[in-house]
Amino acid sequence: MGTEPAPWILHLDMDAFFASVEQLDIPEYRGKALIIGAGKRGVVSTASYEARRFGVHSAMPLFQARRLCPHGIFIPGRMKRYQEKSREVMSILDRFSPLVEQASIDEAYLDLTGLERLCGPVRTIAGTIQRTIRDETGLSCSLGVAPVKFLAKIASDLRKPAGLTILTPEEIPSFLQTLPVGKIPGVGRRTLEILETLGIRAAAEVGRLPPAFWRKRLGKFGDVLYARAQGLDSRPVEPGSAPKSESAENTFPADLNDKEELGVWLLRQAERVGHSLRRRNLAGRTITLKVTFADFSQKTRSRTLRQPTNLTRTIYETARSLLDELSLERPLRLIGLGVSHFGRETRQFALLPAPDEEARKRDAALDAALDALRGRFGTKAVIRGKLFRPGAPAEPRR
Ligand code: DCP
Ligand code: CA
Ligand code: CA
Repeated sequence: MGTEPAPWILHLDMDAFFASVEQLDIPEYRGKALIIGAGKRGVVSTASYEARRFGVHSAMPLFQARRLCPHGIFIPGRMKRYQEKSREVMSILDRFSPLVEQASIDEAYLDLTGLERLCGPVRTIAGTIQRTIRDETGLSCSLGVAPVKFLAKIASDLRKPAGLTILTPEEIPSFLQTLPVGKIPGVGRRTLEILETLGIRAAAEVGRLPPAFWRKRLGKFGDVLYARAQGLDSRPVEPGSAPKSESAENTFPADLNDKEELGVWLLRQAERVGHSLRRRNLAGRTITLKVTFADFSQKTRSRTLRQPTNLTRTIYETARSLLDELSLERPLRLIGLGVSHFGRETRQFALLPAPDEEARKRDAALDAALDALRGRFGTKAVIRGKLFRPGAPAEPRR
């Protein structure tokens, strides 16, 4: 009988995520106080570390941020781009462990238990993950490693940015003696008030009172809090279900009904969707076209192919023929396409009789070449020849 390997859970959290993506894409923003925020709520989504020095932080009203940091650069943010970078990060994590749980747009848990025997000390593994993410995405993240989820999450926040903190089982009792109880995930302002009136400041002090007391006081969370105070957290890392579809859509600056022009939008969308599928090694059999007319009425049309695809050309041509079959009695305000009905694209399809196999290979090679360019120079650099024509619309707004 061998002994069970020690449990190790890693928590990753990207540093100043939205702001770092902007600083990556737009060199003029680097080293500057950058504040992302817009919309009806008028609050700060996040701020670069340069802006945080002036006291700007997430959820602060924008007018207050402007007062604290008048020289700051204020921009609205590009959610699609952040989601794209988020997927890049998550797919890198997938290479390190099959047990990856995405916890938010910029956070994930990985179960590293048992990897030590194969890959060396957890510090080395975590360091490799951090370096790979930096090298391949150009973004910085902070990591925490601990025997349980909530401690890994707290640890990832201890040495931001670009931090790496490991909490070993031996260190945990003393860590809990000094950990402010408000750092335990789930302890909000109200719970904190209750704890303060009881004179409880450090996590470990929760253990002075019995579980029944906490349950009566805080309900179900009382049990959770009591467990956390002793460093316990039984939640496993649960990989999410695989995505079921991938889509892209654009609302036009002005309503459109020219099929050639609409086709250009579809090609860009096919490129985006195809790229995203290829990166995750996914392919889908059903292509869906969606249009919204100027009066907001909608139509969708789908076609299911014999084999799953992630080729830009096939996605585009299928969507394009669905568009050609549609009568456009009124102009459109939006067009979109989606790929669903996923199966992993596997080599076995090469065994099926496919008269157009040569063409498929050429398309796949072109996609791979353009994907590589994208990786090196960013999305804007990749525009297929067909898009270089007079009258083509500007880069679709994201
Ligand atoms: N976010 C938001 N509104 C909030 C909090 C966050 O829109 N009130 C967005 C912007 C952040 C991203 O979510 O970039 C991740 O949130 P985090 O709380 O992890 O904060 P950051 O990644 O920006 O900074 P940190 O380095 O502190 O993690
Ligand atoms: Ca973050
Ligand atoms: Ca986060």
